[in-house]
Amino acid sequence: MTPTQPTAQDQLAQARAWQRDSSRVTVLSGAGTSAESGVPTFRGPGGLWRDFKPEQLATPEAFHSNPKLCWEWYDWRRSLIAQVKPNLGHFALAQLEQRLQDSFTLITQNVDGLHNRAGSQRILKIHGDIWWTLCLSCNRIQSDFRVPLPDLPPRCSCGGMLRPGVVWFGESLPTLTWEQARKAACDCDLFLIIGTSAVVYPAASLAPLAQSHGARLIEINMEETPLSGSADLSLRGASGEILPQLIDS
Ligand code: BV8
Ligand code: ZN
Repeated sequence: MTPTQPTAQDQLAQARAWQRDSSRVTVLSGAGTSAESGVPTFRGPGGLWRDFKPEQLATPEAFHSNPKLCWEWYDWRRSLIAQVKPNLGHFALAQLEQRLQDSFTLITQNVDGLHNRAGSQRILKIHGDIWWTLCLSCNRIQSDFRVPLPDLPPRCSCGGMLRPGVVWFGESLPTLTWEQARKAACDCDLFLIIGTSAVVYPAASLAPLAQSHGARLIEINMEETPLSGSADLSLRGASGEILPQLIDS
């Protein structure tokens, strides 16, 4: 008699119990968390823009060789993001932060700012933010919500060229933010990895790091990922549907 596979309902019930019993929860979100808001994911169907792959555009080399093309991509993404709204998954994470206060940490790979707009306060943006600009001359980082941007590439008030305030492939992650993210992975007893293909490093290394420090790992994804096999629970489905059920007290 082979043991019956747990149903999706059983798995959700188990995840809810673990979430209720946990004392410190850390979340790592990826592009899938924003998919139901209408923001295209990086590696999913439809892709992100024309026939470019993100790895070709989201690099310092791409920017320096053609800042205008690179900014056209970011301006297009900014204009698209400005028209969408956070989804129920974003709001559920903001609600969990309200409930758990400083026993909860949200780490995001996303640069779209939708967690902020859903009410999340303390967010570790390990890949930066598409609404930030960084001046290549005076190094000032500013929020800039203009869509579309008046000229590409945009200029700083000091006259210097601006770049998007995001972390590109081949660039290091912001040191303090990354250290805080690692600490939140080490200190938690429940790590939720949501809507990420877990192929980008070092972000994806946070899940095994949490597990090596004793945390349970729950994955929420529409598809299998390289981490599904090692997760304590892998909930198959949309984060905007699963998260409200998971945190519903
Ligand atoms: C670093 C900001 C080193 C920009 C991003 C070879 C050459 C060069 C580098 C490397 C290399 N091999 C490995 C590397 C390292 C590289 C890397 O990991 N590359 C990958 C592609 C192999 N990493 C880096 O370069 C990092 N820096 O390593 O520095 C270093 C060290 C010291 C000194 C100097 C340098 C920097 C990585 C950061 C890159 N920047 N974004 C921008 O956005 O424009 S990464 C980009 O990918 C986004 O941030 C995105 O979030 C991230 C990860 O993608 P996902 O979020 O996972 O999105 P994806 O589309 O892949 O998946 C979506 C998932 O959601 C899917 O699983 C899908 O099933 C699921 N889903 C869909 N809908 C739903 C859903 N799930 C739930 N519900 C739904 N509704
Ligand atoms: Zn400047």
